[in-house]
Amino acid sequence: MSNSNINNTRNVAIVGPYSSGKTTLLESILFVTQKISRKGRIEEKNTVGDSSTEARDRQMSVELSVADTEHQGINLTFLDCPGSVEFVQETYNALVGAGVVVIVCEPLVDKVLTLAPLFKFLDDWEIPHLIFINKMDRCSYGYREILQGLKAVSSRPLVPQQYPIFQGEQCIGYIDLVSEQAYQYHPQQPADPIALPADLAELEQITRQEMLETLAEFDDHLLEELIEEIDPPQTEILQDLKQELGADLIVPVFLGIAGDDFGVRPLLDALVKEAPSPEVTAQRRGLDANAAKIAGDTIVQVLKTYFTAQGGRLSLVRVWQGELTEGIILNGERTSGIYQLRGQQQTPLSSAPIGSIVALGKLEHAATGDTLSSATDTIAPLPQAEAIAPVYALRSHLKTVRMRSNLAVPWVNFWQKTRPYIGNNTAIPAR
Ligand SMILES: Nc1nc2c(ncn2[C@@H]2O[C@H](COP(=O)(O)OP(=O)(O)O)[C@@H](O)[C@H]2O)c(=O)[nH]1
Ligand SMILES: [Mg+2]
Repeated sequence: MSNSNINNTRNVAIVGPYSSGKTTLLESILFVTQKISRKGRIEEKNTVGDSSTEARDRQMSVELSVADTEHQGINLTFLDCPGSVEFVQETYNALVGAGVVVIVCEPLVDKVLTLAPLFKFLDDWEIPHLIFINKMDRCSYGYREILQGLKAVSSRPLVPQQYPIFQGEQCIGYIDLVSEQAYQYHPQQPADPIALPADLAELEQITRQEMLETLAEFDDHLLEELIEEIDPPQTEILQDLKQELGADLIVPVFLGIAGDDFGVRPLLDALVKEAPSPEVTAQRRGLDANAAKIAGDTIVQVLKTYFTAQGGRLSLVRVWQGELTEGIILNGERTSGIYQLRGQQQTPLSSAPIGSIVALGKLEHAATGDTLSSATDTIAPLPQAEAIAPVYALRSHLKTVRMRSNLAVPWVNFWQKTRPYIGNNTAIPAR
């Protein structure tokens, strides 16, 4: 983490249905921000997101994967959440720690309904979220039709910030609806500004007007400007986008082709400009960053527990208050190492500020969802994602008392590791 300033950290969870392109998007983000020099591919089993042996074998994400990068001086930590229904608990546990969420979906009207449970979770928790419509190279619907489909599943109004440009069946670029500038995609490079295509002028105007009217629902000044037919300045539009996304009032929409890195840079720009700072997120959870500074307490929440072959137990935590320092004692246990994760790679850190998502070593008693604090008094635990009914169940029958004593420790480890997927596994005691 090159910048440790409180305002320079953003946590972004990437969620969406299985196979919508989340892991590909993360790979592209790491590539365009120059964290990796060669892009991995799902089919070649070499992406950062699907770095575990199991994920690579199955060519799908089976657990939460974390990777950090920087863009325009902001430290961004991405959480690539698995999309399959079997792993939804894992995703919900992680979302609790996210400052902003990118929902990745395909441009398929009949598939958007599958997003309904995800929207409901984000709405219930008031977590700011935006949509990235991926695979625009496979788009067989009209763009406004896709937006219509998405509107039906989102309780918050959608604010499309881009309009696609097609040449025949091929999506070749987009119009930025804030600046009204058109761009053409280019492989390996940022998109180039081009003249706004004349045949799109009317649709662009209609979609932009809808964007402004939605923003004006929450800003009286903007509403007055629209009534008086004054074109609002871009700075005002951007300020509204930031405020209204941060307050979870609107859902901005972006588009692209993650497989080709198209639309990834504008998405990153928007995350940097529009995503709320950790202070705003902490306040939304009822935590006052300044009060904590005075009290000097550190509060973190466990988003996931990893059991690694080399390092043993690693607790992925979100720093909600104060900062983490080497050897800090949390809930009476001394931590052993603070690590920044990028797939399987762990980089030791000497400290981690509020808003960071980092892994802590050797916290044997901390479970996923737990609130941990450096305070000597017990503090009220932060809310955890509700435990949902598991898709699978597992029971083991231990025939002898000896078996029970031999298996006790491995069983507890296994149970903790699989709890998000299998629920409360129970071992039938030996008679
Ligand atoms: N045509 C096309 N395929 C893509 C794009 N993004 C991802 N894919 C492919 O979609 C499949 C699923 O991608 P993956 O990133 O694993 O999806 P996830 O399950 O959401 O993480 C893989 O075969 C990717 O190569 C895209 O923009 N266009
Ligand atoms: Mg994936």
